[in-house]
Amino acid sequence: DPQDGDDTELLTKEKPKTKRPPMYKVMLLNDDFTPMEFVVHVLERFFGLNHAQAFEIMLTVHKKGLAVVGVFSHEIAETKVAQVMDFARRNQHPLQCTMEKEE
Ligand code: NFA
Repeated sequence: DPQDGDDTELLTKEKPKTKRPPMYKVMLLNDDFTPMEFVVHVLERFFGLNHAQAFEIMLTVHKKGLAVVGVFSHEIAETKVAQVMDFARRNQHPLQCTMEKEE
């Protein structure tokens, strides 16, 4: 009721904040040793990309040094990073995958 003074503030200056949770960029980093086909496989397997999309992002990482491969909630991003890092380690490749909070 605007007359009791309570929600006047709400109406005049308090924007109801429906805060969306922060999102996280998951990135792959280039190195000199991981085979290109392994990176393509990682992108298909863990990020659901088709072969053409995976090849394109792999080449971007190769040429630019890194690329964002997806944007996820904190929990999903952490899972992706862990899956990629574990898969790379098990296959003895130095491929690095990191996450960073979106601006
Ligand atoms: N630079 C690697 C090579 O020439 C390929 C690569 C691409 C590695 C993307 C890591 C990430 N074999």
